[in-house]
Amino acid sequence: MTAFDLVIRNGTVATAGDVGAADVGVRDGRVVALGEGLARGAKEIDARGRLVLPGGVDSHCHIEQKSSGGLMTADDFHSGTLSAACGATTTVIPFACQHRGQSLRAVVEDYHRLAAEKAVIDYAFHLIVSDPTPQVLGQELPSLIRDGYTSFKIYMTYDVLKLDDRQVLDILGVAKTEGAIVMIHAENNDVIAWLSERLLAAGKIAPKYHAQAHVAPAEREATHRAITLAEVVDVPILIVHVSGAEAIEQIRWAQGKGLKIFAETCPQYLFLTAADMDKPGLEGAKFMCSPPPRDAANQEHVWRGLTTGVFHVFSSDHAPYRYDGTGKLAKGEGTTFKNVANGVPGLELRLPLLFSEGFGRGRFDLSRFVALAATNAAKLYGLYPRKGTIAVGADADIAIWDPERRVNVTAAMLHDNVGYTPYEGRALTGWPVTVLSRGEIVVDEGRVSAARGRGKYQTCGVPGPLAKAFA
Ligand code: DUC
Ligand code: ZN
Ligand code: ZN
Repeated sequence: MTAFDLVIRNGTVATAGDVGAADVGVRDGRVVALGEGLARGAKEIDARGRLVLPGGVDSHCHIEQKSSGGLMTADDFHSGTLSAACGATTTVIPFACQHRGQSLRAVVEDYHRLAAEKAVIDYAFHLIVSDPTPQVLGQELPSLIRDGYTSFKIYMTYDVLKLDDRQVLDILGVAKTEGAIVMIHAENNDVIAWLSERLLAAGKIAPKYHAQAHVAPAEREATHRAITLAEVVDVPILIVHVSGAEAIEQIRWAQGKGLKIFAETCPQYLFLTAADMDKPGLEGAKFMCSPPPRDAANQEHVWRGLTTGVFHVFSSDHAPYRYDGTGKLAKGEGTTFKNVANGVPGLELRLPLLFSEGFGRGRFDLSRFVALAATNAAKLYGLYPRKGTIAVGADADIAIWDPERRVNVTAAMLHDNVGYTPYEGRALTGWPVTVLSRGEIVVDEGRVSAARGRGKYQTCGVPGPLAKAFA
């Protein structure tokens, strides 16, 4: 009998803390040994010249979710999780999204049904709370938090999702009492509505006007307000999908005051700009998300935020809509920037983009890449150390990267159901060649062998910022 089901040999293993040569021994889906010269395993992978990294944790993605406008995302739990796995992500945390009038508990059960049947990698859930009725605040939310749904997103914009300040305070109050972390979409709804009305009245309906409606001051103001409300309640929050300098300035200010303000950014704010929405016809709709990508100077601020620690997590905010009547063009001839579904795909390319242009270009070291790719999200949302690291006892969720592999991105090579990528034609260096989920090879040199439904639900523990020893 062999000591290990699998040994990954001769690679360079990196965690958020260390980088070094080591073999990784796996048994029963877990890492059971790290060291030099491990005994032979039943199966062996030679990782010479390769980097052996924790599988990614994508802690913000919308999968098989109905948009605020009633459209279903292009990816279900099968295509979404398959696509994630092909891009080195082994855990996703999508949303169980409550629309107004729905019971949160019933919503959670629905998403479980969908995911259990289709997911190929492991998953947890955040909640989206859009209807904080007394029943939700007093009973459903506290009981769901106790059951391990310890993070939820709320919106300060989108007419059918947005909460007013009083409702935000109510939600933050429950998070404080019950021990949860609130993720906040911070944009000023009235500013966006007021600007949108004027743009539309002037006949400015093309996708590029989306950026002129969702201006940076609207994001800055709401970010400051969210921070203020969290300060009043004295509870940590996370500002999601931060797009640029104005919001970053608020977050840095709050962090400097010692407030527990966490922040997330996404590939679209590093690699896209508002100019991408200025394309002939409706093509620009492929690049529309909220907040919108800004400009090159803002991209640099976001990069700096990733290297200096303003940002803790780097997520895709994968919100996939096809460029056809099922998605971006659902309103047909009458499409204006106001009625295009918001969101860009990113589950599969999140990590290859960050690896190539962040680590590969020397903006940060490998441990920082791992922290942003996996560890910080796992810690923040209570999945660490089962997920997000390579350590004895952790799940063997591992991505083996060829740091030299050159790849030109095309939509055709991706595994989502979107049909285009905003990153078409980008030349990347570094690619995940083999991906393991709980010790099982699910992707190997482009071949995918992950059974539908093999993904397992992961209950979240206490969110990191509420735990005593959170680094
Ligand atoms: N913005 C969101 O808030 N959610 C999904 C996609 C987007 O662009
Ligand atoms: Zn959002
Ligand atoms: Zn989102």
